[in-house]
Amino acid sequence: MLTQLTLALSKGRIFEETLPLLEAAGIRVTEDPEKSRKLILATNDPAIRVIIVRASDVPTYVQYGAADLGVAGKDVLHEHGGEGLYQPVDLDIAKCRMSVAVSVGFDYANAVRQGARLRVATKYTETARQHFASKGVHVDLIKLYGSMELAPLVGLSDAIVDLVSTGSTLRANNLIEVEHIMDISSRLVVNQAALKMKRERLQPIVEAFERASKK
Ligand code: PRT
Ligand code: MG
Repeated sequence: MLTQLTLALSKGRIFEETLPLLEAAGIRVTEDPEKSRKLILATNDPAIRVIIVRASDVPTYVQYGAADLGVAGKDVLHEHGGEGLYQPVDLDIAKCRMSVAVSVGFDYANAVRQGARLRVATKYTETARQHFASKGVHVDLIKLYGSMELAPLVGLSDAIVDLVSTGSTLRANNLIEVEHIMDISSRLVVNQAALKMKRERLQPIVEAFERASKK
């Protein structure tokens, strides 16, 4: 009997940038998630299917073994914690950076120096907590689920912690980057138990991804 494999991906940039890596492993997704409403997509290999989940849910599906492998950003993995996940390959895709940004004109250096509490709005509360704790800066974290860029503009927070790639979203909202927290790219993640039980099926895929991402 063929060992079934399930790969978890999110729609958008991760799906698009993973396609060439799949291709290198001989896997072609035969449906387009932007056109289909299906959440389970077939591939040219009857033993491999792709499930479409929210970017931040990829580690959870893989951790519990509902997916054998997946692709997730370091931002998402850092928040999740990585429990139950083997992270064999940095795929070098979906690159951006995690930064602290404030409104143009806000005196960040002074706010940090004075030891007052800084109000920080973010979706990445764990990353933000660790970053400011390592600097000894006291923060009140405000959890948001999107459009972080709005928070300083309407007085919800002094600063935001968010992903930046071209910087045009910050510029369009009169915000500037004041600190670089970490570089972000996406990683291949594999369920630890599956890697043992389905090693023969998974190992060639991991190796193909590794070779293709180095090109
Ligand atoms: O969109 P959804 O709420 O479903 O989830 P998501 O935003 O987590 O998913 P998605 O598909 O947008 O992002 C998936 C992964 O792509 C993230 O987890 C990152 O690892 C990676 N990535 C790479 C990015 C970006 N670049 C990026 N620029 N994710 C988000 N952005 C956003 C950023 O949050 C900001 O709002 O784009 C905006 C900034 O872009 P610039 O080019 O204006 O600087
Ligand atoms: Mg998004």
